[in-house]
Amino acid sequence: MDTQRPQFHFLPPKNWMNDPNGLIQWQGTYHLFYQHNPNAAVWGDMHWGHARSQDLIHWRHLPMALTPDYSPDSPDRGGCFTGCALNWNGQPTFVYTGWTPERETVLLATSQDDLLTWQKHPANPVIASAPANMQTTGFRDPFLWREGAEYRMAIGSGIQGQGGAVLLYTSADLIHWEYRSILCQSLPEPLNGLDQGSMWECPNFLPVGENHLLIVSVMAKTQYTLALLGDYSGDHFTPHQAFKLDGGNISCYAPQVFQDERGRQIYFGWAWEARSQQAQVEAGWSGVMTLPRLIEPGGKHGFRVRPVPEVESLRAAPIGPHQFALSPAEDVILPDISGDSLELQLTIPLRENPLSGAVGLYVRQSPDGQERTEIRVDLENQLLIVDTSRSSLSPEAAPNRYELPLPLADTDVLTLRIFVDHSILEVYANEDAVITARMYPTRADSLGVALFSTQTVPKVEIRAWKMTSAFEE
Ligand code: DQQ
Repeated sequence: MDTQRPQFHFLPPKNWMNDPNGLIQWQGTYHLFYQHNPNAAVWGDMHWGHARSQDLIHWRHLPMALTPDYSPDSPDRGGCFTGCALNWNGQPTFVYTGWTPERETVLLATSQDDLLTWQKHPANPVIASAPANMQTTGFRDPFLWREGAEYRMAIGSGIQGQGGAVLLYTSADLIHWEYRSILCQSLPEPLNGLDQGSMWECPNFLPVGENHLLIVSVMAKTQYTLALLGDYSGDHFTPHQAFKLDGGNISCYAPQVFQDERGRQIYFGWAWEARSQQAQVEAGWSGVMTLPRLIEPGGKHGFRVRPVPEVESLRAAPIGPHQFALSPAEDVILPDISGDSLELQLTIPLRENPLSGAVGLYVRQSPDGQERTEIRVDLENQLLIVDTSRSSLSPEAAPNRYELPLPLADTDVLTLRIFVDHSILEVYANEDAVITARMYPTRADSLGVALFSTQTVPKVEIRAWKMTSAFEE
């Protein structure tokens, strides 16, 4: 049995998966497509895999949706790279990146049989190259929306020597496209101290309350997903604030946002493996999706992120609520909460506790503490931290330490919502900060959960659920 393989996060039956693609709800049913190498657990030969779901949580795997055309002149002979899906006059349609070593193009494909098989459009490529006068670092991952009668498209790019950029195109018919402007590009100074990199992949552009949010996956020394909040007017977006969409860097990369039939804005991100390529090949699979997450206006940043409520359908056996007092003298090892497939909810009243010291949990902890993954809230510095440096005894697993600002001023209650699914961990703190991480415990008894604190906390409350599988047998 593969003890690292997630059970309630989406992944294909075998081999490699990266970016979520073509997310759409079509006549009630959710479809998830994804970058897929069907022949190996390493990146390459990009196809689009396919699965469908009635509730965003329980998935049925379906046959391959897009396969590269390997003939010499084909624009996707090197791979069907990332793209999105839309309803084009009643027809399910993909707008995706054709890749060859020489060029990146924009291609269309449509389906006439309930999104099962796809025909590439005779007008391909509908955009044959980046604007001629621009020195771009890349040109891929179209993201579309409608404004009145017009289609608008954001394309991931970068300007050589300047940094990441998103290009804006418009079209009346999806076939003929006009380059309009640079929607947004790296600012000369880093915003909120974040490195803006040389190339912005996988753009998403959406209204959130009064503002717009531009989400891009940044190719920098450390790859991560940048969320820019700002104003959209005419053909330009002006960012005012910058955040990491997820503090786990490449543990939530290339996210794609789509709007479902209820108007909810939902994204999945791709969690890379944090173990050696050899370990991935031996396992026979690589890459996991995050849980589907809602983006909504509100919170301390102007937008907040939480898992869709449908994740609660995975809950079995509820445990607690239990109340504990915490002290720096010893950790509280929870006697009846343990496992590798769990949801945990920890509530810490902050009004009665001064904002000092740190409080947190260990998950996937062995009885002697040799292996454990640390989730820590640094109350004094208002940081959420996930530390995987002791998660695994295996030399194949890479240790990481992630941290993200967690604004706690004027906060009465801190709620941590934690999902443990074998080798993937998601931590949501008050919907204001989320960190995804990978962990690969080796010991069969690394299942424990413990609470710790560096100060006396008179009362915390914890609830837990064992989680069931997301896949039909
Ligand atoms: N992965 C895809 C690209 C995208 C990148 C290729 C991001 O389209 O830019 O597999 O992970």
